Amino acid sequence: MAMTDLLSAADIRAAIAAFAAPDSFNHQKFFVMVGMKKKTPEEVRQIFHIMDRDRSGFIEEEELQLLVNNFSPEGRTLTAKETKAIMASGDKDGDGKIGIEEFVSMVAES
Ligand SMILES: [Ca+2]
Repeated sequence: MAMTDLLSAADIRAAIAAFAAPDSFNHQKFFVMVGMKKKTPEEVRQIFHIMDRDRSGFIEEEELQLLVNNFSPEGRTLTAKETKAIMASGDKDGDGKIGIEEFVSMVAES
C-alpha cells in the first residue's frame, strides 16, 4: 500500500509545496490538501499504518517528524517545533505518541 493508491499524487505535490518553508507546517490544512479529509476512517487507518514505520501501533515523535516524507520522498523532515505542535494537538491521552484512533480524530477535526 502506497499513499498514491489512496491519494492523488498532484494533491500531495501541492500540499508539500505549500509547506516547504521550515516552521510553516499546519497539519490540519495539510490533511485537507492531500485529500485525507475526504477519505473513510478505514482509509485513514491505512494511511496511519504507512506512517507507523516500525509497526508499533503508534506514531512516535521520530515517525511524526517524517509525516510529510511519508507522502513523497521529496517531503521534508519536520522541525522539532512543528513535530511538538502536532503531537500536542493529536496526543489526547498524553502518552507521548499518537494512536490509531487519535489519528482518525485528528483528520476528522481538520
Ligand atoms: Ca511507531
